Amino acid sequence: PEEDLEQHFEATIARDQRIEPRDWVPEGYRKTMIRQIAQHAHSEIIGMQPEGNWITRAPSLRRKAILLAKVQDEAGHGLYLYSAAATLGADRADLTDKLINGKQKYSSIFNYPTLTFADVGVIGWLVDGAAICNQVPLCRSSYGPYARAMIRICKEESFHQRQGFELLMTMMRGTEKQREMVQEAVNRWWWPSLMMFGPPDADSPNTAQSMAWKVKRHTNDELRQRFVDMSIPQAEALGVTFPDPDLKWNAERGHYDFGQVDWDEFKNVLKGNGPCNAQRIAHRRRAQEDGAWVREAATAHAAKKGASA
Ligand code: FAQ
Repeated sequence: PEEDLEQHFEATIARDQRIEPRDWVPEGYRKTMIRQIAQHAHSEIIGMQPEGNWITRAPSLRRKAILLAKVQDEAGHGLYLYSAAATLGADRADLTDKLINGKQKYSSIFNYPTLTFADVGVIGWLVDGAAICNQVPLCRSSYGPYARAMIRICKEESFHQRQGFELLMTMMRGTEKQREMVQEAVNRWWWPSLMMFGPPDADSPNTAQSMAWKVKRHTNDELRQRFVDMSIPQAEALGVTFPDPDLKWNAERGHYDFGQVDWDEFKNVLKGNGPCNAQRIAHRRRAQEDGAWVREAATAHAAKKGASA
């Protein structure tokens, strides 16, 4: 009976064990996991675009090879995550339809443009840095296939983050013009990076339930604070500043205080009105349409092989 199943589910969570695909889960848990995993997968796939923009214009063969490998890793993360969603009964083609029809979200951060090559470094440093900060605790998320996917993804994200930092270090050792490029890119990406952690706890409808289910291990504000605290010494090592006059050490709290995030801008980007939303979705839609014949041919081939076997 459903009560026994529900009890078993709750007990598994309480013992800090993993929920596996064979296990019964409440409908709300299934919906939450599909929502979060799909949003995460979409972010990886859409997240290929801002940096992909620089592959053909990378300043050296070495930088091009590195960037190409990073963008390929992101495709891999997306596929890995769509597979995790499939274990919950979600169909990948259906998830892609929902993405290109605006019915499912992807991270706000990928709706900002990459204007200079310094943006490639800053995405690695700050965007991958924020992603790691958010995703390391998800390695202990209660849903097994998601938690295991996160372990590998976090390893690759850490490498991406170092890649970005090293790129910026190199530029900072360069000319005055290069240093200006780095600072200008940091100025544009700092606030959107803080928005990646989601709305403030008081305005986060999903946090309480997701914490109770141990899907999330920390709240949005906790992780945002952790990211601010870890980024400041890195900025000092690099020789850049963040565009926030309220940023200062608070000895009493043992954390850095920081200014107000522009939550109107965040909401506006989520509504589809960020600088690149339309472009990102149009590009993804075009790729989906251009690839239709490959999927059809593969399906026909598989059916033919199946019939002759
Ligand atoms: N953008 O109640 P909450 C990467 C939505 S990293 C867009 O707090 P929740 C790596 C949220 O979905 C980026 N939407 O929700 C990479 C909800 O809407 P819904 C991907 C956002 O789930 C680097 C509503 O607002 N990482 O891709 C955002 O408890 C470089 C209310 O929010 C992940 O997805 C946002 N920033 O907490 C790739 C990590 N924030 O669905 C390429 C996994 C919130 O009810 C290049 N996800 N929303 O309609 C999570 O940890 C959580 O889902 C949060 C949101 C923390 C993002």
